[in-house]
Amino acid sequence: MKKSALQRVRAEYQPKLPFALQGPVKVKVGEKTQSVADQEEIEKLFPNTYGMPVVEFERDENPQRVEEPFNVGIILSGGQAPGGHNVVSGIFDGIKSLNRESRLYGFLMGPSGFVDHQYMELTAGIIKDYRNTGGFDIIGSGRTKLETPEQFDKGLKILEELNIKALVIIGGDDSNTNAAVLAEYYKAKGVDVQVIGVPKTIDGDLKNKWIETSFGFDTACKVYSEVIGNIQRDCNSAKKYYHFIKLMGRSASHIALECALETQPNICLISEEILAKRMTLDNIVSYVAYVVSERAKLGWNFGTVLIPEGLIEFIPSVKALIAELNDVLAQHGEELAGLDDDNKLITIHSYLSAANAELYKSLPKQIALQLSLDRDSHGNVQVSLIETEKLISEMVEKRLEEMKEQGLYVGKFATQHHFFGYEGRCADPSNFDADYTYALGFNAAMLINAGLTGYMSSVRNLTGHTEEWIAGGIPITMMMNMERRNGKLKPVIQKALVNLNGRPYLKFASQRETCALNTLYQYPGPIQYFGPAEVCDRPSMTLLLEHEKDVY
Ligand code: FBP
Repeated sequence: MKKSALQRVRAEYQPKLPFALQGPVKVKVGEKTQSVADQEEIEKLFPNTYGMPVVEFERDENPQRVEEPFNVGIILSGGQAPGGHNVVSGIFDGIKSLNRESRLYGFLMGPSGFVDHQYMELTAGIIKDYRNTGGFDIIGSGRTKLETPEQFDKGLKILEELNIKALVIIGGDDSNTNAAVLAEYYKAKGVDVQVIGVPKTIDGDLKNKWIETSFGFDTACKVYSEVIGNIQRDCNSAKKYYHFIKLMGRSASHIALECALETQPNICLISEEILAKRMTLDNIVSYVAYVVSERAKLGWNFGTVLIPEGLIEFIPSVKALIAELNDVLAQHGEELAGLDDDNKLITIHSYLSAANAELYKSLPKQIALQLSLDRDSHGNVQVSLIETEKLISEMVEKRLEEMKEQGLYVGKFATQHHFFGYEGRCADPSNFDADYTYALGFNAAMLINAGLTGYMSSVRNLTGHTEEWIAGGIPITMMMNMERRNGKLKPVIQKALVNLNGRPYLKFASQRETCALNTLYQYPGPIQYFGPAEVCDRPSMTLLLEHEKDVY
């Protein structure tokens, strides 16, 4: 593999480990736990893995044991997130530090590789080329849902064949929920295979008291913030465009919020706020048009608007429309598949209830069609395919024309559209993510050696110095509650949406008006891998604010 100059030098970076993981460890066992909600139901569903204690690792100054070698399998599940390769390197170095004879196997292209027995052994020579790099290409990733006993049994065959003691699932909330179900299944069956989860997703919505952030969020937000900053410089130089920028994050608005804190755009919509205030599409359009018209009075016909990818699902009226569309698509999928775009729209319209039909008709044609695309394997609308940035800007343009006719707006409104998502998911991890992911992987190896199953690798105190990070494990059932999914109540890890009483949101809200009616852009610049720690090692503003730290 040919390497760039940065890749060559970056390969030498040795991620920093918490003090506790820098030598042999012993386990400090905490109190028994319970799930965040619906305790009775979750306990019933997880009789063998419910209530286990939180564990923490401490340095063992007098290690007595000689560790036996053991084999580990890993699965990269779901969307890519910067740092995945360092989780793999961390697990590899962790198991080798315990016994040189231990081996690591990677299942190819996500959970399907586990079910279909597609795998490769990951050796030192292979891993060397992937240290500190972005991407999941070392073994690939996939979105197959691992949830049926047939899949678990098929997977078990290959685990037994390769003498694998533990399976590590690196994924988001759904994948880690499945890791808990798998751990319970093997335990109930009396099978001696452990399952450990690692918290991954750029969306930042797999977090709680014990999992302070999911890996990849930091790097992805830094990449997006760099380009938003560049756009803002351009915008403030040419002074002729409104840039509508959609940012990834399937459901929660953490990415948009973090980027807004980093770059201070004129507008950033926060889906959770829109839901809480029960705002309509019309309310949102009115707000954006108001800011544009006020800026025009100051002579500024330019600006930036950040839009979270998941926005439309949080607008109550659109949410109701999507729910009905899901049913229509499920019931009439075959009929609709054979129709051209115009007839598809007419047919769907005829199946909708009056209120939803009216909203559906008011949407720009392209958006209505995008809302009617096939759902993903989890039954979700594929929000990354819906051009919400165009929806909002087109509707604002219309509104401004009406305002112009009424003499309420004098200005020019020229637009540019952007969607930042895939640009950041495979970036080389920032120092924070490089260290965090390596520690999560190394820590997972220690959890396996401690004989634990149904745990998520947890590294905490992340706004402190790396040496002071706390390493341990959290029972996955502890993070669960019951939620309705595809019409059925299911045990799932509670998703973390933006907390409207939390410091990151409150900080943003406190400066929103000033940023809207002034031009106070910030330019974070590219991720720095070498240089002063305050530039290179700084975690996300979200994390700093959540931990009562100063950010500016
Ligand atoms: P995960 O939840 O699997 O980490 O993926 C998150 C995400 O990046 C979302 O932000 C986005 O909506 C989605 O993946 C896109 O999925 P795909 O890669 O399948 O297009």
